[in-house]
Amino acid sequence: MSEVVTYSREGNVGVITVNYPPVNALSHAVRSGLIAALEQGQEDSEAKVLLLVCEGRTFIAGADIREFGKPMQKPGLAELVETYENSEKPLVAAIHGTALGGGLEMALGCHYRVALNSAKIGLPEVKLGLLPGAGGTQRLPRLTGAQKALEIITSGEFVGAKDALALGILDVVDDGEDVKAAGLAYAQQIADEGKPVRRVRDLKDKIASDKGSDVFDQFRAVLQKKARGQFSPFKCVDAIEAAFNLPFAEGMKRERELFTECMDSPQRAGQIHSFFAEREVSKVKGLSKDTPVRDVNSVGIIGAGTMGGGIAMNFANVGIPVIIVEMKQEALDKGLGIIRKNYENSAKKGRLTQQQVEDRIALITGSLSYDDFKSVDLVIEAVFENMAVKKEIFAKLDAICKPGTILASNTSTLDIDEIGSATRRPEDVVGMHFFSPANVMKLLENVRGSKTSDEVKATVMAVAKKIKKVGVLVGNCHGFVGNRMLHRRGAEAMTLVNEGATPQQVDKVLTDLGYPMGQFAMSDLAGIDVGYRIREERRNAGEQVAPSWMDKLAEQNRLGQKTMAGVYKYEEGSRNPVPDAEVERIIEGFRKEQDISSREITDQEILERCMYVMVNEAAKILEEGIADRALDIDVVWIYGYGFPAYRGGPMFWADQVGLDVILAAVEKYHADVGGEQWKPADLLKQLVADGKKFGDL
Ligand code: 3H9
Repeated sequence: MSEVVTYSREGNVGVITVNYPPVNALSHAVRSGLIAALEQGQEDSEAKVLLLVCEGRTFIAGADIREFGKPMQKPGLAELVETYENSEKPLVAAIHGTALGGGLEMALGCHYRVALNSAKIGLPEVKLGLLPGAGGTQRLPRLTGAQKALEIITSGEFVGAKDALALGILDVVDDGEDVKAAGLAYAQQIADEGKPVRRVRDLKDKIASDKGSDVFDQFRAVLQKKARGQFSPFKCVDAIEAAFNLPFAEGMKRERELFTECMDSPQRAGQIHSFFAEREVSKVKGLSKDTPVRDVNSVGIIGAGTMGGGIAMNFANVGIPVIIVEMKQEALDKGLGIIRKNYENSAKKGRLTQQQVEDRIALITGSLSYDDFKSVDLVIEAVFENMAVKKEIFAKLDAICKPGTILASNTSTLDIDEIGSATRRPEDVVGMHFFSPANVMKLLENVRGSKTSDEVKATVMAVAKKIKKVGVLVGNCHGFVGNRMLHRRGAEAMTLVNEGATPQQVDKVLTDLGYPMGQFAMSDLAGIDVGYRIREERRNAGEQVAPSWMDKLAEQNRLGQKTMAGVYKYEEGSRNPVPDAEVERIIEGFRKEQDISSREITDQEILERCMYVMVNEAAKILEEGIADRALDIDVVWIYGYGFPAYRGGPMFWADQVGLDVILAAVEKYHADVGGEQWKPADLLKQLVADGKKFGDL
C-alpha cells in the first residue's frame, strides 16, 4: 500500500484516504494507490460502503500538472475513474476545500457525493488550455444538463457547495467542519438504507431532454466573442456535445481525442507556464521565507481620483479600514460618490448584497487632513505623476506617520529612491503600482528602492496576497518593468503611425495576437494626457523625446474616453473606439510638418516592431536585475496589460518565436530605424550565442 493513499475501516464503512500535500493532486503514486485501496475495500467483507476522503486542506485538486508532458504511467486517470465507477460496493466521495478537474471527475465516478458547506467544485482545465479528460465532459452534463455543463466547463469557474447541490452535482451539503465525520455519517446512512450503486454514466434524463437542442451552436456564438483566439473552450463544447450525440463509451473516446488535441496545442504550454509563473512570483529571490512581515490593519490613501478610489476598494473588500485624504471637499465627495456607484453596480449585477455594499462603504472614510494618517499602518500616495508634488507629500507623511508605517507611492514611472529621499526613513518607502481600474486589475507591481528594507518588501508582497492581487517585486527604474516595456511599444507604435500605419491597423495586429485592446485604444482609456505629461516631464528633464502626433491630440484636449475623443472618437455612453477622420487629418498634418513621407506598412512589421522592441527591452531589464526572472515579466504582462495567458507572457512567447529570429530582426531594425530601443540587448545576444532561451535562465 502506498503511503499517499491508505485504506482503513470504521464500522462497516471502508475508508480510502488520500494524503498527498499540498493539494492531493493525482500523481502516479496517488493513482496507483487509489486502485490498490479500492481493491482492498472490495475484498474487505466487513465493508458495506466505501468512502473516498482527503487529508489536509482540500479534496483532490486535479491531475498532477507537473506530470504533463512526461510519458503517461498507468493507470491513466480516465481508467481510474472508470474503475471506481465500476465498484460493486456503493462509493461515497466526501469533499472539502476544492474538488477540481480530475478531482471532481473522481468524485463524479463515485456513486454519491457529500461536501462541506465551505467546499467548492469546478472543472478549471480550460484555464490550462485543456478540457476535462477523465470523463468530466461526459458525466457532468448527465447531472446538470447541457447549459450548466457548458458554462461550468468553458469558464472553469468554481461553484459553491450550495449551488452544486441545487444543480444536482452533489447529493448532500454538510454544515459542519469535519469532512470525514460528514462522509462517514452519509456513508452509514447509505449502508443503513441499503442504497444501491448509482453510476452517473447510466443517467439518461438530462441527455434526452437536451439532445438535438441548438444550445451548442448558441454557446459557440457566445464564445466567439468571449474566448476569441482561444483553442480549448471550443474543444470543450465539442466534447460536451458528444455526450448528447454518442453513447457513453464513444463519448469518452471523443473526449480523449479532443483532450489530446488540446494537450498538443501551444496554448496549453502557454497556459501551464502562466499557472506556475503566477505561483513562482511570490517566491522572491533573496527574500527568505521567514522575513518578518508587518501587520497592515489600517490604510491611508492620498487622492480620491480613479486610482485612489479603486485602491481603497481593494482594502475595504477584505475588511481593512481606509482613510482617503483629498485637498478639497468637492473632490473628496466626488471620489467617495464614485466608490459608492461602483459598489452599487456590483450589487445590481448580483455580485454583492446591499448589506455587503454598506459594510464596505462604512470602512472607507474621507478626510481633508494628513493628521488622520497618524496611526495607519500603510499609506499609499495616488496623486498625479509629478516628482516635486510627490516629494512634498512624502516629507509631510514622514513628519506625521508613526514609526513603522509603510510609505508607498502608486507612481507608475518615477524614481522611488528620489521619492524616499524626501523622508528620514527611506527603508520604509516602496512603490505599490496598481493598474487601472485598480479594483479590477490583478497585478500589483511592488517596486523596491535601493534602501527599502526586506521587511517592507515582504510586507507589500503579503499585502498583495491579502487583497487578492498577484504581487510581483521589481527594481527601481523609469517605468519599472511594465511601463518601461510599454513605453517602448507605445513609442514604436506612434512611430509606425508617423511612417504610414493607421492607429486602427496597429491596434488590430495587437488584438489579433490576443491582447484585449490595442495600444491606442488603451491610451484613450488611460488618458492621452498621462503619456503627454510623462513625455513633457522627460523633455523638461533634458531628455531627447521626439515630438509626436499624440502631443497634438493632448494639446487639442482630445484626452481619450473621458473627453469622448482621443485617438478614436466615442459615442455617448459607449467605450467602443471609432476611427476618426479628424485624427487622420491631425496625423497627416504632423507628417507634413515633420517632412515625413508615408509608406505602406505590413502587419508583420507592426507585430515585429511592437513586440520585439518590448522583448529587447525586457532582456535589458533582466540584465540590470530590475526583474529577477523572465517569468516575473510574463506575470506583469499577463495581469497588468492583458497579454494573453495562453501565450504564456511576452518572454515565453519570445522563446516560442525563437530568440535567434528576434535578434536578427532587432539588428535589422537597429540598422533601419535606429535608436537606443533597437540596440540589441547583450543578454539577447548571449542567449542566442549559447543556444538558450529566457526560460533557461
Ligand atoms: C486536470 O485535472 C486534467 C484532467 O481533467 C484530465 C487528465 C487526464 N498539480 O495555488 P496554490 C501546487 S488538470 C500539481 O498556491 P491555493 C501549486 O503549484 C488540473 N501541483 O494554493 C503550489 O505549489 P508550490 C485541474 C499543483 O490554496 C501548491 O500546489 N486542476 C496543482 O491558492 C499550492 O497551490 C486545476 O487546474 C496541480 N493540479 O489554491 C487546479 N494545483 O507551493 C489548479 C496546485 O510549490 N490549482 N498545485 O508553489 C488551483 O486552482 C489552486 O492551486 C488551488 C489551491 C485552488 C487548488
